[in-house]
Amino acid sequence: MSVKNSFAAGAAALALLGFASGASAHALMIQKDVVAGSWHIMEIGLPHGCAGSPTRTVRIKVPDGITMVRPQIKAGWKLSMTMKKMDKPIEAEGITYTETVDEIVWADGNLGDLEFDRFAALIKFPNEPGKTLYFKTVQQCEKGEHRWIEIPSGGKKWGEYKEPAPFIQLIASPPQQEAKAP
Ligand SMILES: [Cu+2]
Repeated sequence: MSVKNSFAAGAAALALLGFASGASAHALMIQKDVVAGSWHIMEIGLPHGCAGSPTRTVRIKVPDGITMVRPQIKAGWKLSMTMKKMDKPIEAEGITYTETVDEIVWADGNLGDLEFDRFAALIKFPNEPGKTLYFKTVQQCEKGEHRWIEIPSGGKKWGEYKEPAPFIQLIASPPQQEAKAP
């Protein structure tokens, strides 16, 4: 199948996933809006390879301000992570953490050009409603790579970039529903 068709296939897959028809078949955040301060499973989906070549390694850079990350293991992929020092240590469940995850790497996999998969991590998001967090993602294929690392600036929209970075929008937590008396 030609590359053009694989993009069409990718876009069709997106439509099935309920993504707006404008959403390009790129590295995409499965759920963009996340309640600030909450734990959430961040998932980045890859709906195609590199010009027909299968994906072998996926690297996701964790944006600053995130202190707790638990990457998801994936059968058939070798998971590793690099750590970075935090400005100040944090305490969680009686354990003091001085480092957090800087980059997550899934390597030695084999995701075909016409196949879809998602790469996930459980993350504690900062309590900063309104903040946008970009997860720079590098998709290394057998031949070539995609560097989904472009961050919008100067009024240019996310969708206008060739390789935009998937992002999460932190939102305020919705008002608690008063429990109605039975
Ligand atoms: Cu694409």
